[in-house]
Amino acid sequence: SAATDSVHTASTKEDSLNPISDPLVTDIYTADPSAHVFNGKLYIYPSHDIEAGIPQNDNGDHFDMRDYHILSMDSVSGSVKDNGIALNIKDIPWAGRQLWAPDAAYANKTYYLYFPVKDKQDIFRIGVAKSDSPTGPFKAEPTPIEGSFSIDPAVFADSDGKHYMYFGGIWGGQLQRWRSGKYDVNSKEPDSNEVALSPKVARLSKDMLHFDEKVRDVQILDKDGKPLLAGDHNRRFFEASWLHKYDGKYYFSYSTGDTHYIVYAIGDSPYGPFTYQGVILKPVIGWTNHHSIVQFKGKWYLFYHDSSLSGGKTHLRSVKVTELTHRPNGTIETVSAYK
Ligand code: FUB
Repeated sequence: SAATDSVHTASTKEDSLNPISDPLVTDIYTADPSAHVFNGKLYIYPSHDIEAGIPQNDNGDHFDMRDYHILSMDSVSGSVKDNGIALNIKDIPWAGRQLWAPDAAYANKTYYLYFPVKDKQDIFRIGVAKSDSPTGPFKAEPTPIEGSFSIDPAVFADSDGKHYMYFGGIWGGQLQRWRSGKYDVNSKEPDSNEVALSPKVARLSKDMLHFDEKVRDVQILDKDGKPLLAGDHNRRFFEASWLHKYDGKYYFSYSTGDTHYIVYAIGDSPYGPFTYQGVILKPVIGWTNHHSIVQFKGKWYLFYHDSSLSGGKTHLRSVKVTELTHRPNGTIETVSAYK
């Protein structure tokens, strides 16, 4: 597609693109930034990209990350602190490989770090780790969250104190292998004219360690109320779920993966259904696009990543931030990461 071509062109011509924002940190590579405000401060929970020397493939084997570093900021334009290793893969008893995009939440006077990692059978599950501090160190629970699968957990705290986890990702994220409700290594994506695979949602228990209900599909509809189709690569869900609430509405945003957009859909409940609206962030340098949206000191921000610092290496990314604008009618202004 044109979007794929343009992003591939972009990643070989990164010198001609002028980023609108700088990496938050430059001494390590970071990606998939999940931003939260705890106690009036901004905390960013990113993946920690490394050069593991594994060739690139459609399963994402080249993303072979092994620990997390949490970043903190008192102000968006001020200094960024790297708080060191918060959780190492070797301290997760059930983990095999690939520590991917995490998220965090606060409840019960405790901070919870949620993370996807392949178990020893090479199946992605979602784990949780606890700490007294937003920056860790975090201690992992001995087993993954029961009933969890696939990748990219995003935990949304609603105004009534309930927490919901959104998750899932196709291709390397293995969501297509769960179509029957059980893991099937041979299960494929639906045909182009069939309904696309849905991201998942489940309310969390009060102890924040379990799903409190059966996992549900998150329905994403077009403006006519029809579910998006699997062949609609410019709009269908791929990975990188995020949920924010604005003016009483629920905004579900995500990456379209192989067309490289961050897009969004609006609904009236944390469960959806959500109606597709448009693009939040255009393709960035590098294959993946992954973001979060947070309100801080009265303004809205989009945290995202790109591979400009590494000269276009897709598995060596850097997290960045820019302001996000909701128009008076509730729609979001599209961001381009380059001038
Ligand atoms: O960082 C590894 C994976 O790449 C994430 O889990 C996806 O969302 C994509 O950004």
